[in-house]
Amino acid sequence: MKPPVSVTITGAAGNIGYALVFRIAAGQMLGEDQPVILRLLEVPQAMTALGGVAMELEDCAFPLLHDVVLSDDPAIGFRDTNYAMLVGAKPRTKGMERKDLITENARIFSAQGKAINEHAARDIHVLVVGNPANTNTLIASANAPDINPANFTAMTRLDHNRAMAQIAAKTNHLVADVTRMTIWGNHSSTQYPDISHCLVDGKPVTDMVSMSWAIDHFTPTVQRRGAAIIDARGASSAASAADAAIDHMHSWILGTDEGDWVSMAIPSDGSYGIEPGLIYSFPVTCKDRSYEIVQGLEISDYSQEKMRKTEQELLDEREMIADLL
Ligand code: NAX
Repeated sequence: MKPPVSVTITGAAGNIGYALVFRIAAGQMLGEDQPVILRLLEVPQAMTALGGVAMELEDCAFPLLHDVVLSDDPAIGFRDTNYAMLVGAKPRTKGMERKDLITENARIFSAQGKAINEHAARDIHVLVVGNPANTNTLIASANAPDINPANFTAMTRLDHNRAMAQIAAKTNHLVADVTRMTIWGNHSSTQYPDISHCLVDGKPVTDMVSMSWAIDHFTPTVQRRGAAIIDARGASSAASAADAAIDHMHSWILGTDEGDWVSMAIPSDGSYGIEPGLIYSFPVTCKDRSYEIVQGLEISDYSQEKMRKTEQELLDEREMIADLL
């Protein structure tokens, strides 16, 4: 058995947190040979509920779960931690503008970036789930100057998985047959789900579906899936979001399949002409706990326009929180 590693989850008493912690403790994220210590961070008013989550974790008697630490203090929550999943965030409330959401959350993520810089393991791997995820990541990373910016990522894997499921359903295949899906840009309605390079059973999906279906049906379905789930369930996606967070970390740490790639929002290195430093979703392959952007993909004029639009939204968001960078 390997020595245990620490995984910090913020917002652990929330909806996604509740769908996440048990699966990590069961070994589904880092492997069934990797013991874990869960460090669950919440706000003071959620500590009682968090205590209930901890009781249930205890009652599962997971062999891989070596310890559970509960705290509302970031200095304890991030102490020596190896992995952080930043899920806790302020939700958008009625009448709130996107700008207000961004500035409210900016405060949370700048404080957490500072705490990570001060207390976490130097090679910490960070996934931001809390929205606006890409810009929150930028803020956290900017406030953690001693940690490699490449170790701060945001989640677009839920969009990626949603896109794969739509393609599988449309072509009457299994999701396992779908490879090389790409989500470009922001985790927002400007994201660009791109099927130009996607394969189904090894063959181009562009030979199986029409461009008009892709533009008029597929793209808006993926972009608006979150809203459709809220309409149907009366609550936002939780199990699928937790599943995507597990997939993201699993791919990053344990690697992607040969010949395939996944989508991760990471600091742009200028690839595909995207502004360096923006947290932008790219197709990536992962190996040895790090990722590389898939290079050399042909980009059509249509794709170029969509990639620019979502880049512009991220530039605008960055402008709004410039004082925190
Ligand atoms: P909930 O409101 O159920 O849970 C959030 C939890 O975070 C609460 O328990 C709250 O007390 C805690 N929290 C708030 N501020 C905190 C802080 N400063 N430190 C620690 N904990 C804090 O929301 P939930 O449904 O779990 O969603 C969490 C976040 O994920 C939201 O921002 C949501 O928008 C975002 N999502 C992101 C997705 C993505 O693909 N990137 C998809 C799913 C989800 O919508």
